[in-house]
Parts: sequence; structure tokens; C-alpha cells
Amino acid sequence: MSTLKNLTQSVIEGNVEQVKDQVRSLIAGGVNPVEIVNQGLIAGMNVVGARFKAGDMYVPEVLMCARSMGAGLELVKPLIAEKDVQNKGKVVIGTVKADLHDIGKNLVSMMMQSGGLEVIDIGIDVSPEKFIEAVREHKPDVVGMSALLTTTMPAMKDTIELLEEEGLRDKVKVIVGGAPVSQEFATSIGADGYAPDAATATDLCKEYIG
Ligand code: B1M
Repeated sequence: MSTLKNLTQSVIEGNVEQVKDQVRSLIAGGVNPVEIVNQGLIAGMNVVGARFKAGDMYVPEVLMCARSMGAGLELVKPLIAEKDVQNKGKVVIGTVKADLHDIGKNLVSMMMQSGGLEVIDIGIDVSPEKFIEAVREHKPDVVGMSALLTTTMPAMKDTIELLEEEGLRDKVKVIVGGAPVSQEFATSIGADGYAPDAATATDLCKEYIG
């Protein structure tokens, strides 16, 4: 059986096939899928993030690491998501306009689904208008926005303002998250909540839905 440490190393190397083999091996060996995500896949991405910041890794390499992490997530997703199929409420989630980062958002979606929430994932680069369209179409209890760039955080505020203008703000709770987002920022833009990670985001939605 592979180890979580080997899996972390394969994410750092951006080796998609090796990540898939190791995740399959860990699943077959009975390792908890949540541990595979947190201690294997995310641990690898954390190292990648630090190296990228330090200028030791470049965008194409980071993209390969992101792909390998995504491939690993796809394999564990059904195991986590099928644990609890009760529908406890509906969430529309997306990464805001001009932001293409989707790993964290996908992880949040996955955890929410595993927590019994119905999740409508509207993808990346989602404009305020697209969020409004999705709220009208799906009538969710909660709207979740993810942003990874300081330059795209203002799109969260724009979306909340458009919800207000369209008379929809009191129909949904809004939660925000992503590495540069903070509780202070969430409060300043009028979001209902902020979550630093996927588990907290799930708990927050459940708390709102009751
Ligand atoms: Co980008 N990138 N990136 N990148 N990238 C960051 C974000 C950066 C911090 C790296 C750095 O310089 N240190 C930096 C932003 C700096 C800033 O704004 N201050 C940066 C930059 C600059 C860029 C580009 C501009 C680079 C360039 O082109 N020169 C470019 C922008 C593209 C765009 O979006 N328009 C870019 C591109 C990319 C890649 C395409 C190569 C790739 C993304 C691939 C993909 O997502 N499919 C990428 C990656 C992978 C990263 C880093 C290395 C890792 C992000 C990640 O996936 N983390 C990142 C560095 C870092 O964050 N340390 C970086 C793992 C993930 C599990 O964590 O997304 O934080 P995270 O999600 C967490 C929580 O934040 C939270 O829960 C998740 C699970 O715990 N969360 C929520 C997230 N969303 C939530 C929503 C919620 C609640 C919680 O409620 C709704």
C-alpha cells in the first residue's frame, strides 16, 4: 500500500498517474478518505503554494500539481459524498468573476455534499449576473463565493450589491471564503458568514438552514 507521505510527494511533483495509483492504493488499504484529502492531497498543495510564493515553482508546474490534486479528489469524492444522502438544504457555489482557482471551491462543494447538502456548482469566473441567474433558477438557501486573488475579492461585494438591487438579498444567506478572505472582509461587504475551510463552510450552511 502507498503512504500519505508518498501521495503528498506525488502532488508536489504534479504526477497525475502516480497520484491516481496512490489514492486507489490508499482507498484499497482502508485509509479514511478525509485523511487522504487532508493529509495527502492538501498537504501536497500547501507545499506547492509555499514554493510558488517563494518563486521556486512556476505557473505550468503549479497547474500540473493542481491537475494531480484534482484527479485525486475525483477518486475520493464518491466515497465522501455518498456517506450521507439526506438533503438538508440547497447551496449555489462558485468562484467569483476573473478568478480561475477551483480546487478549494471543489473541496468545499464535496464536503457540503458529504454533509447532506444539495450543491449546485456554477463553476469559475462567475459574474455577479450569473450568480443572480442561478439564485433565480435554483432558489438556494445559501450562496457560497470563493476567491483566491486579492484582485477578485471585490467581485464578492459586487455580487452582494446586485443581490440587494435585485431584491434577492433577504432570500439567501451569503458565505464567502478563500485564502485571502477573512472574517473582517466578510463583515465589511455584508456577507452573512465566512469560513476558513470546507468543514466550517458546511457547518455554517447547516446552521443557517437549521
Ligand atoms: Co494561483 N495564486 N494564480 N494558481 N495559486 C495563488 C492564490 C497565490 C496566493 C500564489 C502566491 O503568489 N503565493 C497568488 C495570489 C496572490 C494574491 O492575490 N495576493 C496566485 C496568483 C498570483 C495567480 C496568477 C495571477 C499567477 C499568474 O498567472 N501570474 C494566476 C491567476 C489566474 C486567475 O485566477 N485569473 C494563478 C493561476 C493559478 C493556477 C492556474 C496555476 C493554479 C489554479 C488551478 C486550479 O485551481 N484549478 C493556481 C494555484 C494552484 C495556486 C495556489 C498555489 C494554490 C491554491 C489552492 O488550490 N490551494 C495558491 C497559493 C496558496 O493558496 N497558498 C495560488 C489548495 C486549496 C485546497 O486551498 O483554495 O485556499 P484554498 O481553499 C481552502 C480555503 O481557502 C477554503 O476552503 C478550502 C479548503 O480548506 N475556501 C472556502 C475556499 N473557497 C471557499 C469558499 C467558502 C468557504 C471556504 O465558502 C463559499
